[in-house]
Amino acid sequence: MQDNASVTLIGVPLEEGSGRGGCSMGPAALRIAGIAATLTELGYRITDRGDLRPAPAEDLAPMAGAKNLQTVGAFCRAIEQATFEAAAQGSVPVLLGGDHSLSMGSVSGMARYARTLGRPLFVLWLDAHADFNSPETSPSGNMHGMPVAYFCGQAEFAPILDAARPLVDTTRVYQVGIRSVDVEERRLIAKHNVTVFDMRAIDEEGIGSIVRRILSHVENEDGLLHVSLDVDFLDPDVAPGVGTTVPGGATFREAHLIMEMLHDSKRVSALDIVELNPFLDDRGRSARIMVDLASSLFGKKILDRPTRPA
Ligand code: HAR
Ligand code: MN
Ligand code: MN
Ligand code: MN
Repeated sequence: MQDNASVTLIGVPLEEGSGRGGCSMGPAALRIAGIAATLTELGYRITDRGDLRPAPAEDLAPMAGAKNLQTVGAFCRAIEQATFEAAAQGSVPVLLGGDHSLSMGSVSGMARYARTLGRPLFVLWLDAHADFNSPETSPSGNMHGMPVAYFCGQAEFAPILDAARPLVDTTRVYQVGIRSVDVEERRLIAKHNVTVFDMRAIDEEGIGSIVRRILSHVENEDGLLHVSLDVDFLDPDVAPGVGTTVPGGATFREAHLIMEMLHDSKRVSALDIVELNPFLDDRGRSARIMVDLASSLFGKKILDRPTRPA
């Protein structure tokens, strides 16, 4: 994003994709943790669209393997539209989740926007999980495990949500921090050439080098970048407020370095903050960390100088 741009907050009190209660309180927790004031202080004009509250989509026939499809589908349609509109107005949409199924909508909205510009959309998926299941492969039926497969165009979704939507080219999807992958997901990720930097890659190569490689691909193709940040990307010791913790996650500094480098790139066009479950959090700690990470993404610096000499 450009400095002094505007940001549109879109609240998504959605938990029906996650198989448990709590994520619907995520938008409130992120607001209480000061997301708007923090970004205002950094010089952004903030529009808060409030929380989306769509009625269930009764035209969607219930489907085995896709729990709460009518609720998730209705949200994703509303999110797609709100995200597209914010971006088309020159603002950076920030989705306050809500479980990760919301990214079916937000990434689709950004894919539509990128198409109007004739530029490619890249997705940076920061998560413990690959979220590459479909209703046929999902072990749980929870749709928060499916968004990447959805916007990459896995065929099983065609009858569920808009079949004519623009997709994201799988070679422009980067997954970072992954450490929990189902058997079928493993096969699909390989088949579709999604680039995965799992925790081992972070340990071996270092997050700075990985982010530089991703950003150089975005820059070479003059792309837009959608960042989708799942709370469980972080180690559970850092951010406990999430329903699907997996040990061995990113550290506080690894996560911040990613955000700082993303800001310097000026390529970020949208941000999802997802899976925050305030019911499981430790006195608001995870909510505050997510706001802190967002502020680094939007330009908060330790010192007022470049991190490295040019
Ligand atoms: N892979 C498992 C499933 O599909 C668990 C998915 C959990 N997903 C998230 N989002 N928490 O990353 O059921
Ligand atoms: Mn996820
Ligand atoms: Mn996850
Ligand atoms: Mn590490």
